[in-house]
Parts: sequence; C-alpha cells; structure tokens
Amino acid sequence: MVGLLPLRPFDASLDGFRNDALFAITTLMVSVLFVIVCGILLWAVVMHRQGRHAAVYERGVGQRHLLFTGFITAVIFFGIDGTLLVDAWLDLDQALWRFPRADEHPVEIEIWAQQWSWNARYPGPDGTFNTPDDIVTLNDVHVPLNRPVVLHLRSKDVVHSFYLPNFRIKQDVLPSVETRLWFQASAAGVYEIGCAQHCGASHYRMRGLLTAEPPADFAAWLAAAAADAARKYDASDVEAHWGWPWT
Ligand SMILES: [Cu+2]
Repeated sequence: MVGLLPLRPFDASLDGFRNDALFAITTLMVSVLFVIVCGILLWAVVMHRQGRHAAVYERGVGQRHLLFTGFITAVIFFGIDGTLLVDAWLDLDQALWRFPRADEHPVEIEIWAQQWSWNARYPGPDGTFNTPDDIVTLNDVHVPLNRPVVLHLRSKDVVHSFYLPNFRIKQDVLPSVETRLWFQASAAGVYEIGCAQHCGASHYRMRGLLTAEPPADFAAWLAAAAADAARKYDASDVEAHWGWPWT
C-alpha cells in the first residue's frame, strides 16, 4: 500500500514505514469517500434535474432521517478517524512515544533553533551538556546508523518546527518549553533538516543537513568535531554557551 505513494521522500528511518502506512490508509479511505460523495451528487443532479419531478422540502427530523444521518456520520467517522484503530497493527505507540532507555545508549543532541538556523550541541567526551568540551555545530547534525537518537529542542526566539522528511518526524520548537523527539537512522546519506513553521522573512532559508553514517565514520567525525570545539572554546563568549542541563 505504501507503494501507492511513490512521491513521498525516501524513508531513511527505522519507523518511517508506520507513518507511510497510516498516510496510505487515510488517503485510501478519504479517496473512497470522495468517490461516494461525488456519486451521490451526480445522482442528485441527474435524478432531480428540471422537469423530472418537483423538489420536496424535508426537515430531516423524522426517525428515518435521523437514523440515515447517523449511519452516514458513522461511516465517515470510522472511515477517516477510524483509521487510527489500526494503531495496534502499526504499533505507533512503540514508534512515537517509546523513547529509548538509557541502556540502549542513545545519541543525545540538544537543538537550539533561531531565526534562521539550527544550532546543535553534543555533550562531548565528558558526556555532560553545557560544559567546555561540548561539540557545537551550525546546521550540521551527524548521527550513527542503527542507534537511537534523542533530541531535546528549544528556541531562542519564535516558534520553529524541526522537520526531517526522510525520517517522517516533525516537532515544534518553542522558546518557553523544551520539546523532545527521537528517531533511528537505517540508511546512510545526507538528508535535509527543514523548518516546518513559518518563522519570519527568511523561514525558507532555515535548513540544515543531517548526515547518517556508519558508527566508525560517526566516531571519526565526533572526534574531529571535539578537537575543533576545544580549539574554538572561548569562556568569555557568553552567547556561545547556550546549552542546558540534560534532564
Ligand atoms: Cu524556523
């Protein structure tokens, strides 16, 4: 069924297929209802065209009408919203809400959004955020393949939305509240990070790159980035110390 939607971006994530399946089911059900409604409209136009028979005004309060209305409403409700009943099959809870446990050793990254770029912060060799050995990048996030990644997100200014089309996830990034997201990359590549919330004049330029790579390549990148961060660290640059304690 997912094949019905060939125009979706390449799925590079462990759980993206669940999102695609739900999207496909919903699209299919809405399409079926669309055809039925168009059929009814066409039937009404033909059957009630001028001269065929006089129109009759119905108040729609009779038991027969109420039952019919209830039936139609139920069909629409279960046909569209009812697709969420396939939750058990798609196991969406498992994919969306089961954040990785500590013993799964997720990669932890803080994302600080601002007009109009994405700041990323890794905890560095000491494993603690907001310390001098943190690794800080701009519009450049790297993650290893086949290992969960947890993001904690905040915004410096307005509401943004961290969007990874190739991983089928999106989360609002707010100035006042920390939001969270997790995913796992299953295919190596360089993918786009987009902002999905109109956030000002240059919203369209607010994009970064996410590189998913084998663990050895990720470790090499992380080591190089750590050395670079140590070189650039400036204790007096208050603006650069935007990290927060990971909770
Ligand atoms: Cu934005």
